[in-house]
Amino acid sequence: MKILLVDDARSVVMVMTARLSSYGYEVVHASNGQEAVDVFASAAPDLVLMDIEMPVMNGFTATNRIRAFEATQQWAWTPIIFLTSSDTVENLVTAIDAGGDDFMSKFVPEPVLHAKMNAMSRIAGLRQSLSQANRRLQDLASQDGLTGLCNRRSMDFRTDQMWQEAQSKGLSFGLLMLDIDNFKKFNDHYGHQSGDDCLRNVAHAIETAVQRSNALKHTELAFAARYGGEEFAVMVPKAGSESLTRLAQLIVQAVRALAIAHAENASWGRVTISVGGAWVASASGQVVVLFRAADASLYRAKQQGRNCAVVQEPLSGQ
Ligand code: GH3
Ligand code: MG
Ligand code: MG
Ligand code: MG
Repeated sequence: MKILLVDDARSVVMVMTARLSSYGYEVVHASNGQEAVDVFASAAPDLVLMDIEMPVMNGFTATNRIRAFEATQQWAWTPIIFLTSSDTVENLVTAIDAGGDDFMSKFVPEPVLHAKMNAMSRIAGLRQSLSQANRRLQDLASQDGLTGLCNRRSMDFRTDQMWQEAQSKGLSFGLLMLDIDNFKKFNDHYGHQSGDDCLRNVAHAIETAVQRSNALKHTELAFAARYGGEEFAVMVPKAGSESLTRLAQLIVQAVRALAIAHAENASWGRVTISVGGAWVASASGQVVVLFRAADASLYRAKQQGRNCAVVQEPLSGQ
């Protein structure tokens, strides 16, 4: 457990730190309320022990600021215990009203301090498992269960954010729509289970190509998503004709290179993908127009015989 100890009196800090450290806790310090707010944000403690009377900013105001900060974060409530010189009923009521959880005399007997810290440490453990579970749930809610790519929901969310940024800065924006060729025949021939395996492998090839493109700085922050069924999408912020076409062709090649047998897929005898791309030189209007244009390109790629990429000239007049 990491404890943020806030007190302006050196003697209190020394005694408390010695005791808390002897129980095996990590202690970080702040000597006034303002410092406490700053340290809280960077240290993310499991517990705050907060003095009330301090120069610069008192403990009540600091607690208010910490609660306001927590509301902007995805953190659970951090316990704050006020350190007081007297444990009166009024002190308790004021402490809770100010957003604290308890109060404790600075001169609390050592066994009481030890017992209270044990209880707090249990709560800290619970908070840690809760936030781990929360993170895991967030991942699950944004990932496609079969392929592990972004699902449609998080794709829409991220796309809206990226599109808004591109709009506000007048940046270019590109989009690829991808669709496995003759996939119904693949399922009919090899069975649904093999179809699922194929989708996973194709998704992995797409993701690898996109990450590689980002790593080589051919694209920036591009990401792949499962659009639905055997269709995928790749968002490419700041795309130009060259970067978008190169990425589209790399993905077509990468899927072909997987060499997954597909006896019913024309003359190739292996799984292939068709890709349609569209982009705007300066984002404006609605992103759905870009999706429609990429869909039209994909349709042309299918008509041209599949296993290829078609990227449109930049859209204009949006
Ligand atoms: P085209 O080359 O024109 O795209 O032909 P296609 O057969 O790929 O297109 P169509 O839309 O007719 O068929 C898509 C198939 O994708 C049908 C559906 O059973 C299959 N499919 C969609 N989602 C899944 C999935 O999660 N798992 C499996 N195994 N198959 C899926
Ligand atoms: Mg003080
Ligand atoms: Mg399809
Ligand atoms: Mg298809």
